[in-house]
Amino acid sequence: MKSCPLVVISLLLCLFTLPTFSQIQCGTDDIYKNNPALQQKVQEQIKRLQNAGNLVDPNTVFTIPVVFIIYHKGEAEGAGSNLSDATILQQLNALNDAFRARNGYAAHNDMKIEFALANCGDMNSIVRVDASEVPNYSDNGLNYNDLIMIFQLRTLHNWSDRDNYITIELVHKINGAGGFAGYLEGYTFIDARLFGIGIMAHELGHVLNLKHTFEGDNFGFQCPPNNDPENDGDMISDTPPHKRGQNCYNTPPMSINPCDSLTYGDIFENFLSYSEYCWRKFTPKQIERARNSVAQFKPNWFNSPYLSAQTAAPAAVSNLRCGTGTVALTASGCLGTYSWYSQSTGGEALATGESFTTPPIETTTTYYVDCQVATCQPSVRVAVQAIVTPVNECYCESYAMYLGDEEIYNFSFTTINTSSNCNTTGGPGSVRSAYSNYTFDTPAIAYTGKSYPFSVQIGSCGGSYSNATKIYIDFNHDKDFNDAGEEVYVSPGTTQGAHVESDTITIPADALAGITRIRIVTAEASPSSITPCGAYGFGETEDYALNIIACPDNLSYETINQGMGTYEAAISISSKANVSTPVTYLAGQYIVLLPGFSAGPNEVFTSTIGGCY
Ligand SMILES: [Ca+2]
Ligand SMILES: [Ca+2]
Ligand SMILES: [Ca+2]
Ligand SMILES: [Ca+2]
Ligand SMILES: [Zn+2]
Repeated sequence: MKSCPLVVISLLLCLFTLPTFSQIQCGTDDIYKNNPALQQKVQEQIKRLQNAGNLVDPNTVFTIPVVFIIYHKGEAEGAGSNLSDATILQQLNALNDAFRARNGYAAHNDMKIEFALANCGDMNSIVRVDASEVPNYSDNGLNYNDLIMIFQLRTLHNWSDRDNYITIELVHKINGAGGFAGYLEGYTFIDARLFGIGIMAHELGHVLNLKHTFEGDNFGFQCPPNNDPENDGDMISDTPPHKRGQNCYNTPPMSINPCDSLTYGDIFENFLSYSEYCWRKFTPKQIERARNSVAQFKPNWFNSPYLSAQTAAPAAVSNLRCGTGTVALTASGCLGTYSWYSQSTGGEALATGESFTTPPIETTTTYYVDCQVATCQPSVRVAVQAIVTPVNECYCESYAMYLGDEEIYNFSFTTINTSSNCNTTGGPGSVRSAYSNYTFDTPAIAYTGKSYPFSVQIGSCGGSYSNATKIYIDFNHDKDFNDAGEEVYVSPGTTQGAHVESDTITIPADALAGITRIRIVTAEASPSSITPCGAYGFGETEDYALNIIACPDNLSYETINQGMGTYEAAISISSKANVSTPVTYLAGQYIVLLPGFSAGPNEVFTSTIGGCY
């Protein structure tokens, strides 16, 4: 049996800071008391389930889709009553922990029911509507018995198919209650200021046909009738009757309950009592009642078309390391559980969670990650690589230690034109706003002996300070940027804040052909203090791959054997010779054979054009 000493302390704090909400009141009772016909219907539904045994396999885990509807007052997303996606998802996870007796609830009873955003985690199932136009809503909030305002709020969206999902409707304020719900009606309204695992579990208990444990105490200080525990009070035989005013803050669990002359025990831990800081469990009979109620009266909640879709695949970014060791891989975008595998199908998961550290690996290894929301079908597995670069092929690290201020927004050079910003992260091994690795992108093409313009656009993820830029190319492929001529650009001086730097880079005639590393370092520093390796304060390093192609002086090009005229080029030709002005023809453009080719009308010839193609 648990007592709640910590909880009592936090309640006392709450009494001073939030006196209105020191004990959540629930409006569900009043709604039904004021509607005898509805009350009668609920009683009869419960009676139909008595002595029913288990209508569904007690071992089957069911998922019920939920739609969150946030009726905000026009606030920005994440502000005030317009609760953020992160808050909603965090509380949804906690709710599932409570219903599934996991994590902090591990010692309790598993209802084997969980809740998932409709359509297997589709974020569109968090619906935000600006309800500020509903008369009196912004100023006064919602009275739980105001059916007109509830109707007006619900005209703002189309989520009304409550036979197939449950709507959890959040309003900025409920007068006289923290929340209320309909028994098997598929909805609960909750005061956004109180939104959390406790009140959600309580109200969803009502939605699943569970009454308050003190049901029948109509005035707050009477023992509910309990002569026939299946028909009196909450109509649940394993919850003792108690007065509504008794809770874990004012009643020790070992004291005697006058309603049954036994100790109170753990009844105040029950989600259907009024002890929100002690709530943590459902009883076996409540679980049986909830599962049977859905199976009998709302079968689509357990078999909803809103869960038939396959969960969307997560996103995952490959990571890399230098030499043998472990590689940390992370995935994102999953609203359920990530599982990591060593194979694309089948096999046991190696681990779960958004991060996975590989065992020590010597060579590049592919892993796979999927996402499963509740009992939805898991997503397809996404391949993600743990890349190992042999020690003798590693480049030195270069990165900003602080994430603010200078940032490379764009680098353009030959066929590279890569834009990024303060929210983007580059390829494997990148750290947002510090180091961006684009070397896994398609390499840029450049020819030996030729010059190419470049531009670096420098922006800011914070303040505006003096900065400078250097560009390095490892022309001799020895994995450093230290050789003569490898520092290909240095800012002429420092510049304050955002700006563009541009110039020309010449590929030396003796540069090695093949994939070549190019590195741009922009730092809040003077040009002379920027180095190709190591950490610096603010700025960013970006790495790219350049495919350098050797360019012969006289390229024999023998497919042009037509007469003078106009022909479509099959490949790109950059001519240096035989024409009066060097020109470049791109594939698909038209080549005009000029007299410089020494070809007359209808004369067949073979030409040699100097230069690269
Ligand atoms: Ca009872
Ligand atoms: Ca960047
Ligand atoms: Ca930066
Ligand atoms: Ca070098
Ligand atoms: Zn309630």
